[in-house]
Amino acid sequence: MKLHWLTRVYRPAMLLLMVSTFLGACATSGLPEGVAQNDFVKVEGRHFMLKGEPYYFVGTNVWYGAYLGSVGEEGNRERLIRELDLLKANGVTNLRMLALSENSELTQSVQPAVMEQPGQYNENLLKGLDFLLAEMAKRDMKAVLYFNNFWQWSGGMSQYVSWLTGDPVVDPDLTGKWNEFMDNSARFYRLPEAQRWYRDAIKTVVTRTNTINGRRYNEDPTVMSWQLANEPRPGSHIHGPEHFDAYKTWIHETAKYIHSLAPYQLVSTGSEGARGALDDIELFREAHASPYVDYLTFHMWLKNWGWFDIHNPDATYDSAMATATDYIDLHVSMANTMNKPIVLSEFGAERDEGEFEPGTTTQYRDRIYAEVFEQVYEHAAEGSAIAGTNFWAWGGYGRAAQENFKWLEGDDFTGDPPQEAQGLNSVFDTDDSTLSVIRGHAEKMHSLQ
Ligand code: IFL
Repeated sequence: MKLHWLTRVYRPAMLLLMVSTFLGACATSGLPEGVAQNDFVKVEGRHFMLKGEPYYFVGTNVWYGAYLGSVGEEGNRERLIRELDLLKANGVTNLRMLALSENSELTQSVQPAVMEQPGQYNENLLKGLDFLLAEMAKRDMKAVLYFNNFWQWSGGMSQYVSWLTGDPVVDPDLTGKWNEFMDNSARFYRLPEAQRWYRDAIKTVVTRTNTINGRRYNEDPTVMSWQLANEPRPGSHIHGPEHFDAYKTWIHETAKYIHSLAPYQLVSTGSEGARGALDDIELFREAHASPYVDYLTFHMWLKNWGWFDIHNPDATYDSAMATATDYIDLHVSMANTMNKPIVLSEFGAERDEGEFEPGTTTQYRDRIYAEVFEQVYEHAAEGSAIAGTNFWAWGGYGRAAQENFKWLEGDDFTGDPPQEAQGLNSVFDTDDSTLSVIRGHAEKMHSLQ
């Protein structure tokens, strides 16, 4: 076939232009083939977007995800696969988990730990994170990963302080001195050498190449967000005000640093909200005003904060839910004002009568879940800033091994970390009534997409 001369000249030129535009786009984004910027969860105003659509989700907390994926003795990949399948089948597609733990003498902290000592990392557990992320990617799930802990159960900030100063750890589970423990942990924000170790650990994870699927973590859309820590606070309510400026600067500088390593992924703090900011919503706002903090988080603990008593449920339920409603409204309205999305990234409840065993009833837990979910859905449906929840916690197929429900090294992991009774807040695979509440909510949230 004879082509017109114009076509002969212009067709190759057009092709060249298209190819160079495509290559140019790849070069600008710097992402590997097959990964587009749109595959990452992004923030637009007060909403998350994913592949051009608003992103709403139901999630959970599985702090031990990487432990199950480990190639060490603590690993159980077969269980991890079953857990992910069960979660997915129930509409739970966003998992909040620990990326780093610190080796510690604290009596209730998990063993082994990812960070054996500053600069030295447990490759078995990092391979666990590789496996976890690779399996989540296959199921189209998103991960929220925290780099540290204000609390003792994974070593955390107090372990950094102890490594650096040589001071003995203040063990709250032995001494009951919680205020002292918190103020000791808060020293972490001010110790430059501890910050260097922490940044080295962050860089090790964020720039790691996954040994299973070959993806660099910072180019993997499976990671929705990096969190600075689990529940970072400025300190105790007594001394917190003195640490607040250091805390706020730490948030800003760390979030900026993470963004420099991971420009396509989001950064959040892991905060409990006003409760984690000395019960002052203004301090929460101030701490989260940094442009490097992409979205807000808050947690809600009806029992821990003295609102609800499972041993006296009928007398405390209504007032607890009224307080919970106020707490939710306060944070959603702050997020609307700040024009950032917000996630209720922890809330949970005990089994009836404070039991821990799977098979016992969960009437009150189911009611609390249903009411909280409904409020979140209603806010989201009217266009407010809230995008999802991560209930605490997923216990799945894990079971307590000890008669007294304590966790000992080598036992199954459940949703409850080592400092708490195994089964306290865990949702097990056999909790059909709770799973049905979760599934129903997931359908509604996904219908907003
Ligand atoms: O296990 C606790 C965890 O430390 C947390 N928040 C509350 C959980 C339940 O008490 O992050």
